[in-house]
Amino acid sequence: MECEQLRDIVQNFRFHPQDAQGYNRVLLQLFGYLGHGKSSFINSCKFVLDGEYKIIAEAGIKDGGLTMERKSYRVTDSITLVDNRGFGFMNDFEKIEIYAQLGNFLPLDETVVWREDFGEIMGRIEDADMDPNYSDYTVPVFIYSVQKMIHTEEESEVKRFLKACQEMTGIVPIVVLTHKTSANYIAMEQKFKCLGAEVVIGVENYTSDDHRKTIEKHMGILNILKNALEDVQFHVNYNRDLRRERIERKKFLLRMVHDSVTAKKQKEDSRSFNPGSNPTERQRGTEKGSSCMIL
Ligand SMILES: Nc1nc2c(ncn2[C@@H]2O[C@H](COP(=O)(O)OP(=O)(O)OP(=O)(O)O)[C@@H](O)[C@H]2O)c(=O)[nH]1
Ligand SMILES: [Mg+2]
Repeated sequence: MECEQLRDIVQNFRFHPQDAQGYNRVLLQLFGYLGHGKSSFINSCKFVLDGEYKIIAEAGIKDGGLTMERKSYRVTDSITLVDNRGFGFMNDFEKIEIYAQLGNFLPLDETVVWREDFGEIMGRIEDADMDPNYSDYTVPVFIYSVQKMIHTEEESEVKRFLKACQEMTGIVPIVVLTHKTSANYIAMEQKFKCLGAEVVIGVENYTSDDHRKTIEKHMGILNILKNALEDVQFHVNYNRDLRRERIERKKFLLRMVHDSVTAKKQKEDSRSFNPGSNPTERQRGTEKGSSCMIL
């Protein structure tokens, strides 16, 4: 398909009133580790759709940590991209925060704080029921740079994480591999497919240093957006019971919180029997030295 045609499809996507079940926008929620290219992906999408390169989502620190807010960017009448704070450690607190975001339990455009406080997040999840959001159709997008390595022992963690994201949205996350041309993309694509990803697409983001238009980069970005819309259309064609789904998601989330609290307590108990033998997850991350590599 030609680039122009693809762009028209993306730009003209609308929910049909008779089958939309009250949806009025697609939220592409980006998540991933620090510095893997989430904000650059938003700037790239905007560039491809509008034709002018502007930095709308601040990007640029090699090891990440720049974006602290979960911020929404409208890119067409029906599509909004949501940038996010990058994971540091992918510990239970960070994961539960992301699951709650994906399940539309938390408001957009707020600073993201990885609080080690399960009671606090449960309070925020309860507050969401004051004004439940049924109009946003969330598509999870996991951004990962091919320049980073997934260690074997971390793979099962990512696999569980992608599965849980599916539980929270009904959609298998689209995996976007950034820095496509700078390392072994094919091996990384295979790896993510083995971890349960259905759609893995490589891109070379446009950046402030290099935003010379290329057909390959344009097509890569547009293909991701088209895939997301096809996923939405596929699911909308099956009438969904949104209220029931929301209840199931809330139960899933609360079970995760419960399991995490239990695991934390067990860890603390075993440490008090055996002091000094068991560093915390946060300390372990620091010892390895590179937070963005730790899953
Ligand atoms: N060559 C190249 N550089 C990229 C690509 N994606 C991102 N970058 C660069 O990588 C760095 C980090 O990119 P960001 O978009 O800020 O990453 P992020 O995931 O938003 O990071 P934080 O929000 O800071 O955690 C920047 O210097 C970008 O210019 C890519 O596909 N190719
Ligand atoms: Mg960012």
